[in-house]
Amino acid sequence: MSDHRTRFLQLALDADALRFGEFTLKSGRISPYFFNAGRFDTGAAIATLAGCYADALDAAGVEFDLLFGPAYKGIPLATALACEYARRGRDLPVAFNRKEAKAHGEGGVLIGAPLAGKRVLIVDDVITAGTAIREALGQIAEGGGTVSGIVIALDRQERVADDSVESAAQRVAREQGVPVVAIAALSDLLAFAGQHATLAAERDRLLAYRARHGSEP
Ligand code: OMP
Repeated sequence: MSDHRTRFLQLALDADALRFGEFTLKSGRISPYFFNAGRFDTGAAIATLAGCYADALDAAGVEFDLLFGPAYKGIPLATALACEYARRGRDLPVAFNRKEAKAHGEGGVLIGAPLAGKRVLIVDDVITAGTAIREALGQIAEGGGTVSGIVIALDRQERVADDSVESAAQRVAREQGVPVVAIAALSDLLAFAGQHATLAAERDRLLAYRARHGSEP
């Protein structure tokens, strides 16, 4: 497993961003695990996470020249990634959206660097149904940008609906014709759990969940 995957999964467990138990998802499915990116709540954790995003993007070879963070969780993620790239010698413009348009002051829904003519990378935490991403896609197009890729922290690799073999990430990638890169996926979490005896019971539950709701690879 690439180093950024292991680093990310260990960080997520240490920060309690990855928890095991019984969780009801937006889809109504009962999941034996839940990923909550809001738990990366210290400067050090967010900085380490940003390094994992940058390494995953380097490994995937996606090209982009602006970072976009969909409100709300994508905003600190895109900002932290911009800081990480600056630290690595690449100063990238960064932008994000508001959930509700502002009618006074500068107005509009977009904040930060202008999107016109830019190849935009969307930075988010997790795609489940793709609702947040779809909203961002429309706003980026209105701003004159072209989405060239999407990066998320965790790909849950589960069927977007019970009658489909596709995951939400696969569907967005196909519909938009852009790569969706994840720092780690459920398959990596399973491999990671396989290397840690303390996670043996969790691994069994993850395998059963994948057998029921998993997408095709
Ligand atoms: P979409 O905007 O539909 O792609 O879904 C994002 C949602 O997934 C967020 O609102 C979360 O509540 C939810 N979520 C997680 O953040 N982590 C998980 O592990 C699973 C879910 C989920 O509900 O499926």
